[in-house]
Amino acid sequence: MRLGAQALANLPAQVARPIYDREAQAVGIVHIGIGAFHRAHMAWYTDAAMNAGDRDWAITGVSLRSPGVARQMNPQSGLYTVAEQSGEGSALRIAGAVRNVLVASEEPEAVIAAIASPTTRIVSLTVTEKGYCRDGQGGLDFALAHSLSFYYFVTQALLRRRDAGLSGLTLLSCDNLADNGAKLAALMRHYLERHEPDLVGWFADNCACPGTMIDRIVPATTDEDRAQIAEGLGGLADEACVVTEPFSQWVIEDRFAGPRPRWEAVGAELVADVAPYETAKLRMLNGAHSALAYCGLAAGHTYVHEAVADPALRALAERLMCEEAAPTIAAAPGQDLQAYATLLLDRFANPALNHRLIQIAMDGSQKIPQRWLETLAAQAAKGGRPCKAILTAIGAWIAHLRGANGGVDDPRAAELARAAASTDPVGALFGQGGLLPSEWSPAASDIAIITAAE
Ligand code: CS2
Repeated sequence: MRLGAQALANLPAQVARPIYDREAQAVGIVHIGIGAFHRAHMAWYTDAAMNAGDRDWAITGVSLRSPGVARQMNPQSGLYTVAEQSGEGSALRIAGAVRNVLVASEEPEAVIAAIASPTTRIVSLTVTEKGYCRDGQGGLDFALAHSLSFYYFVTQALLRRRDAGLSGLTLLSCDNLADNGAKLAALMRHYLERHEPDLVGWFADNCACPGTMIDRIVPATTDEDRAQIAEGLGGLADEACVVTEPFSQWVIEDRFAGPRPRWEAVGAELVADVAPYETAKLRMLNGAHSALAYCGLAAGHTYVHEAVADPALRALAERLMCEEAAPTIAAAPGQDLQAYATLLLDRFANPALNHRLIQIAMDGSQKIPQRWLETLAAQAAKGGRPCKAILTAIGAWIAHLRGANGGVDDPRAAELARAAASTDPVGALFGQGGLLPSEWSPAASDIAIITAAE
């Protein structure tokens, strides 16, 4: 037996489930990139908002290429389990906000029609850093942003909305990019300028791209997780379940083009400026995560909780967060960065998550600029000491690019491998003319630290 609308009534009593009439909800959100993260985060908040009485925010999920998630979720009428796991045990909740999943490569017209539908008010995105199709300078790479990118589908739907006299949309980036809302707005404008110049003004006047800070650790679901969750569901199989930590945070810039769910009623924070939260999250949480990934793999670890239990790596993560990243962040009133670092180390130590270091090591070229290079640039600008922890992590990344941990999963893998194998890897990768240009140019003392770690 498989989880689905019919099976809800037979679930064990301790499993929480939707208490609203799912069939009666209009689709208000189209979400592009419906992976495990969206299901454990935004769709989970939206489900909670509907449990609290909000209405008509059902979600149509879109996968751009792979039919995998649609095959998992559609036979379950969009239902799936969120398993919150910690040392204390596991809590299961069935989330009901997702109505259906479309596969853009198989049914492009249905995707455009969903975004153009009058009830849709929000198009949200978790397409990962590489899904924004940026070139090395951060502008739009038009060759990458071809017809199977979100740019194409959103643009086609916006044309229909404008021509039908419908409202514009809120485009909500839920990816780990610095200044994600403003970046999305600028990239969308570049795309429109090239492909639909007549739509540029309408887009500016009728759409909004608020910034967000999104946070929840969501490891890839394994067969073992699925087996354990099936047990908790009284034997029902759930192909779409996700495993996550109890912690969750969502800070959203309160600047929508139209209505939105009352996410603030279920724990999200709606603020005027997300920058302090987003910068702290990217430079501290994600910065430490990537450092633990490359240095942890080099030390022979598999999971984050193992790496952070290694005293040398724990000290490295702590130093990166407290001494290198935190001093570069202008904290918001009441934001305590030292307490944040302590909480992060506790979250990383969660023994029940089995978060693989190799999962975090993916796509380094897309992650390292906002996680490490911005800290290095800010420290250099104020004449700070060398950032030993980040520089050590860069050394471990170069070793990773040279194949120390097997294959390299990164959209720029080939050019990165060439740069890492060259006689001057630091020069080929960083500084003016490097593959990851930034405001930081390595000094001789930096290179000594990097080289020692390689
Ligand atoms: C991780 C993030 O895979 C990665 O690169 O650093 O996915 C991290 O777990 C999330 O951003 C936590 O909110």
